[in-house]
Amino acid sequence: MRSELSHNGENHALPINISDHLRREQLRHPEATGALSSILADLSRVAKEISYLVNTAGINGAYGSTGKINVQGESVIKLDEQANRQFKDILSNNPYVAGFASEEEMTFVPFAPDSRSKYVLWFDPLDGSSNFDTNVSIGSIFSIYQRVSDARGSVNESDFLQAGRAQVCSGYFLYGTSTMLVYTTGHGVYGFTLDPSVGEFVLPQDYAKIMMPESARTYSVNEAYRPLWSPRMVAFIDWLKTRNDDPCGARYVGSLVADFHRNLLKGGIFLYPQDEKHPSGKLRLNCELNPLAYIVEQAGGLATDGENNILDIQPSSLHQRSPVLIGSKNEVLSYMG
Ligand code: P6P
Repeated sequence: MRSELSHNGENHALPINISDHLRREQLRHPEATGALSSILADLSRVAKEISYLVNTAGINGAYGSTGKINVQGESVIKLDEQANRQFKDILSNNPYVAGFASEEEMTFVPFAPDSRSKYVLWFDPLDGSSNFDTNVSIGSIFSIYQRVSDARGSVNESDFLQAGRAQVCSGYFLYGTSTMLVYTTGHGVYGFTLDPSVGEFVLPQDYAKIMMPESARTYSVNEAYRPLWSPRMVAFIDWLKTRNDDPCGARYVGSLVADFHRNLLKGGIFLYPQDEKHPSGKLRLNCELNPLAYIVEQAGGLATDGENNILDIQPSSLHQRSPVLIGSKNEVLSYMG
């Protein structure tokens, strides 16, 4: 890593930028072809654009709804569409990407067949966007898989219904007090921060190989649904609040990436259980839970639907939902019993 000489001659290592980091990671893994680095570099380009749109929305009148309802049955705001289009436009020009699926698309989107296109992506282009016009942090979430269909043709649905355990990379961008990229390729979790003065994602030393505290300090759940929960979930949340050793405080932003990121750094557990109103929970297995479950496991945490590890669930439909408890290992294991 390059270093700069400070005024008193001490060496201060400059934070490495994402291009140098990916180059170094590629050198560490001789089998790497550079394809993942290329895709991550393109995803970072999209995030810079979305970060700009998020941070200037109030000035440019980008708030507001399109009046459309997406496949999830949710109102689509202008920025949902812009973010989805940004991902589509940039990734369709990446030779290593054979197609993608998105929370905002009814079905998967194949790109023109190319012998180099070995990967497919899932993403939630803008999660938490209902909070966007009140200046609450929101995020983009992504997963990268190797395609499993015949490489000589277009992708098919099987490429987008792989268990989360098959991911080769996952991450999220958090558009908050700063714009961050947190990702893993199975060799630890890295947290980059966008330096707006140079337009580069850089890696501060203490965000390399992030490890989640094994015990939760806070729990994140929408307690308005308590009357709808199972007795097991009611008892568990009450235990978290009243246990003798280190009872949890409550933190719930209502924006998944913001809640997840705080828990990743400070220790915590996020829950969106099934209930009478959400029989399969609310959050989407493929574009939200699998990418975060891969990160949490790489950081020493766990993710479950209450019975199974999220990463071991075999998806049966593109937009299926799943109940989720995700975060510090000790509390997730306590729920599992
Ligand atoms: P509720 C945002 O709409 C979202 O998809 C997640 O970002 C967030 O964690 C969850 O829904 C909040 O849902 O039902 O508590 O408003």
